[in-house]
Amino acid sequence: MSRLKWVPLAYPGSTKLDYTIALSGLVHISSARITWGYFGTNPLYIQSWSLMGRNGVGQPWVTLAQGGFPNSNTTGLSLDFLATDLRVVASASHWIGIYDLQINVPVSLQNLAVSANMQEVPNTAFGPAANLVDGNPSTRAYPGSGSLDYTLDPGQAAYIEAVHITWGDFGINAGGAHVESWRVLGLALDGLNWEVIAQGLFPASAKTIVSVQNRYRKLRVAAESSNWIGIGEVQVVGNALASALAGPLTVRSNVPEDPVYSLAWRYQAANLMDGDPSTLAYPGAKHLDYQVALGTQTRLSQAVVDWGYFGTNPAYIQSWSILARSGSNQPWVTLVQGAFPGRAITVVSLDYTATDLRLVADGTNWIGIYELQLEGVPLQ
Ligand SMILES: [Ca+2]
Ligand SMILES: [Ca+2]
Repeated sequence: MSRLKWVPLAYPGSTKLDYTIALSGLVHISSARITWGYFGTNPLYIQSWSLMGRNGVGQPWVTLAQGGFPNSNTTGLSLDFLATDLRVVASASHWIGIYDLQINVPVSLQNLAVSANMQEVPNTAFGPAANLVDGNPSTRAYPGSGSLDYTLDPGQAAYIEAVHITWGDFGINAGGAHVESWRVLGLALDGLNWEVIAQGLFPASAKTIVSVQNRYRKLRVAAESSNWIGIGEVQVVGNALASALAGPLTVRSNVPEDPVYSLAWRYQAANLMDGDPSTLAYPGAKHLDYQVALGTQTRLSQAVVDWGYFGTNPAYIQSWSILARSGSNQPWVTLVQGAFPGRAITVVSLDYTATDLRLVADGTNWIGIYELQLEGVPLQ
């Protein structure tokens, strides 16, 4: 799960606020939640706001999200940005403040089981497989071989954001024992097929970061050399995926589904949550609005949205949000919102008790969603 960073913000005594927050180095921000308190629910206060980020002092500020009157206590944002600093700007017709800004940072998966897929020399001078994930880059998995191959098992399906491999000297020592080729593989969720996620030759770097952005059941890191080599540490960044909420969940489209381009092509609303990431929910419109009846009050903890190419090709989804309500007579509350996803799968953490949920998106062309997985606990 994500680590929360709490950055308390003060009340500046002004109709404008402009705060800059220095992060601890370059941090990948996957989501943020701004707590406005009553400044966000009373229209006397916040009229407009924006959240910006930059990836170094002297670099330009990039607008990550913006909006008008929030009409909510909190605004949740799905982001994908490497930042050293964040900045929140807002303006109002009265004095305003912000209660809190939380950011979620993808963190290392814990409790990874690691095993060697080759013979390890039983000698204390060598480093066992466990050294790969002991959190210490100076302790090596060093099998006494020029060929190494380790499996890392999170124990369940996981969304893998990235794999960080610390080679140490074996990544930079071109004149001595060094990695001559390497591969990272992922075991697909079917448990049968290993896919090559990335591969390379001599890293020429003490560390290699492999961007993954996909779901896998297990990972494997392998390397070859004509000399004995090892790996100091492998860090897997991502989110463990709990099992999806069990049904019966009913999904309906609040946008009329086109009789030809949606229904006749079997792109009906039920495909949104049929558990199959190959079946598409596609209303035949630039706007989609799918509503899920959870059947009972449910404490929602996470959503996994499978956009497919609608999330990676900028010709499609431009903005999206997840809304929820805690009863049919209760107002819809925006839990999280985002711009162009820039990725095929978005994972967002939620913290809300709801009876119904909506996934809304807008595009410049007709758009669809392959799958929505919700995680949470029914309360009744
Ligand atoms: Ca280690
Ligand atoms: Ca589906």
